[in-house]
Amino acid sequence: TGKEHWPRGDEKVWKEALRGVDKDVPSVTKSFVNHVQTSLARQAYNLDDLGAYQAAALSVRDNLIVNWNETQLNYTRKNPKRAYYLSLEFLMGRTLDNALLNLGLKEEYRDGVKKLGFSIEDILDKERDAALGNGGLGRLAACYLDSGSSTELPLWGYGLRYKYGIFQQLISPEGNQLEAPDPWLENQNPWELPRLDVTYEVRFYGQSERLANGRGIWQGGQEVVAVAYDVMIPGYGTKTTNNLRLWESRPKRGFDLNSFNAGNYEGAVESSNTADAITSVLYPNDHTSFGKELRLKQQYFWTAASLADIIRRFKQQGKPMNQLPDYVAIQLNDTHPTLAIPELMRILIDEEDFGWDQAWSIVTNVFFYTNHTVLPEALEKWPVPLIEHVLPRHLQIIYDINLFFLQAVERKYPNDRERLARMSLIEEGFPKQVRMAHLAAVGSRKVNGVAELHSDLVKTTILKDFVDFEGVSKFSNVTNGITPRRWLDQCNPELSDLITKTLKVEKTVWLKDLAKLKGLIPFAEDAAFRKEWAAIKQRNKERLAHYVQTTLGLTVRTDAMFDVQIKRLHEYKRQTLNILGVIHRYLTLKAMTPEEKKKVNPRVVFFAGKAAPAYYIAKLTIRLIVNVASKINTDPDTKDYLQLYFLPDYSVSLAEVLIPASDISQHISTAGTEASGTSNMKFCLNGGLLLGTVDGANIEIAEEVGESNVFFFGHLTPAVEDLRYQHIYHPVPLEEKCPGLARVIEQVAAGLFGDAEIYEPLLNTIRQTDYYLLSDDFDSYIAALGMVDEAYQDQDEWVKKSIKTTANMGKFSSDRAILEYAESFWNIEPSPVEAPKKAT
Ligand code: NBG
Repeated sequence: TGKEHWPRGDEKVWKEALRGVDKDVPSVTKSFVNHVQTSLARQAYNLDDLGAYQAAALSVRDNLIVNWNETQLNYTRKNPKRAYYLSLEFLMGRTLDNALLNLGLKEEYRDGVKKLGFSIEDILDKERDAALGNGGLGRLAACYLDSGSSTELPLWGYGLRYKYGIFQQLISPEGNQLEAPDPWLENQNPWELPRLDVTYEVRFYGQSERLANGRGIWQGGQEVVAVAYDVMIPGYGTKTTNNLRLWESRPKRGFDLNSFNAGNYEGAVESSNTADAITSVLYPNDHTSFGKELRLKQQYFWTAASLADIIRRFKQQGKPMNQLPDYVAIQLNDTHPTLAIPELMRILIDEEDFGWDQAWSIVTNVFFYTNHTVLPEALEKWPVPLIEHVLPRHLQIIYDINLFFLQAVERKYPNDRERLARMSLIEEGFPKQVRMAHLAAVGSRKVNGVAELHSDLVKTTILKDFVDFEGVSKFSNVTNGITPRRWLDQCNPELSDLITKTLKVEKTVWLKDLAKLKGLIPFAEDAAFRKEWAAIKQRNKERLAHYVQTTLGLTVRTDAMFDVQIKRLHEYKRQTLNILGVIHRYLTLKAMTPEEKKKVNPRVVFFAGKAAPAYYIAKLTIRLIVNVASKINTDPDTKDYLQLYFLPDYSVSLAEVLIPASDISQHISTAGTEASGTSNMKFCLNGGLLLGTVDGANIEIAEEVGESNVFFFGHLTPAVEDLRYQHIYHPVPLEEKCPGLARVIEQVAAGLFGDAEIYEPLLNTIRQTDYYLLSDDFDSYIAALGMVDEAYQDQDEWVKKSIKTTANMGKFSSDRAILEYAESFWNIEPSPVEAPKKAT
């Protein structure tokens, strides 16, 4: 707190001259009109909704910038320990609505733009999603940033500014997924501030020479420049506005003629070796790991720039480098940023003159690693020759880390060669590979999973040897969370209002203390309240039906149960089980007499989700869903009882429409495979009931809301391994083992939905090894669906379940989760900018 952080002149004069938009309608319209006419240089008479969105965004942004500046100055002056969340993905979705909510300006803008002839809903709808992520992992990062600011923690995010986010999904008439680029930056992005003065040079390739004293010299190769773009992250009802810093790559000198060819998507960027290509595109992979040079370059580019920036900020405080762990905690979101570990070693040893042991002790007190999956195909491994080529100095460091580590293991377990081979950071083979999860675990202070079951599996399977060696206290759990601001108040405003009215607590209070929802429990017994609750669900269904009508031209009946499964397409998530269950229902309906059918409650089944472009089986599943839909939606025998929709191009914004409309949602992964899931939390928070396996966070949701309010089915995790063994060594014909499923598969194979032979590879995954246990869980799945039908018949009881579910979801706020990280891992504290400003 020396003089250096004070303005030249009178601070008061500076402060008074600076303002965002005042909290009244005239200020809002004034600021809006100003931006229309000056920033956008447009005339009032030809302003369309897109222009109005841009003006509103710029106007709201003024507030964010003011708060952002004050927040950063507050940190600079108070110098608290800070945490950094390194994530290759931030699935932010839209910003304007959230910024309005967090700033408490929503009503003022609604009225203001109305006076100028616009509707706030139409304006909000003009914003494109920022889709810089694949799925749950990226959305979790976005929820954590919201919660970090809302709880006033000094927490920054670091990521990449991809020019193209996750691809847009198109569905061809045959039901094939087609991918188109997502040029989300096309219409300018008002939510980012280019920091053209914040740049770092990042090296690739070249030669690394080792000196006798253990230091290394890395020279030559290619140098690329990282440029910072800052995204402001406002807290709810606080001034704290943290920063998400995204890096863009640029060539070090001159103009790069090999410009990226957007039309040729992945192929174009993979072959391209230019500097700009590094941040061109988000890899559209989910739960796969593959050794692509460009992906490795992305990871190093981002970790190197982020670390350089963190260290520069730390050094500005004038503290010696050995105090780094007292001021800096870095969370590694999955293994994607693991190169930060050898990179910090390189900086400390080669540039800062530390000896190995001291450097290692700094490193292992700075980093924290979150694991997000135990699926073997998703655990990152990089070929040694590739790392050697791209990052020669880092390979030397990784080898040294491994040497010292294995020496320590050897001391504890002498002559246990198998153990050494299992634990080594290097996997033997052709080529040898670096096991990034091992490197992350060895180089971090704490390791955690994302739900209780998953964290136990991490400790007993993939990192078991490390628990034995280092002790269990290093390994723990932080169950994921979601931000109730976006995932209740924004996406379901009517429900939020009803809750506020009922709890008689300001929404600014319960949205930050979600346990307050428990106050709804007694109202489950109140018939008038139930009626209001059910009416809101009904209107949310109509909103979804309207969306389907306007985007797809299809008419959805809204007097049915809405049954939703939305997530990335993956065999372990078992969308195939769901679609085969739909076919089973269809065949059952076909066999019914008209009398029997009258007792059936109509059901509308929704799917949405993207498949990785190269994931053939997942794409076949989409094709099957689409073709089953065209058959059954037009079958006069069944269409009044069963409808099916595949909604293309799933996104955060589409989730915001689907989730509040669901009566039941499906989370039906093979036990032990879904680390947590986060959409399960979103559905339940919005009063949708859960149909699921005993997996991931489903288990903790059931613990909170009561097992009688969820529908569980399927085998449990401990049974899985043995069942898989049986499939291979004691196979039983499907007709014998599960006749119901066999009948369904037969119909698909016989061409009931067209394309008979096309589905063979998909059907074979079940007929053959059935790795994801569809044949083991099918019968109990169908039984659970029947229980859902039965429960739905009693609407009073159903609505009671719905209310009790919402009421007991407090634990799953991401505020709780981020505070767990802050307290038990990072050791950071809230650092408020000033007395919290009230939001409404
Ligand atoms: C995903 C898990 C989900 C989990 C999210 C967020 C990866 C590698 N993992 O179950 O599959 O909810 O991470 O933790 O994307």
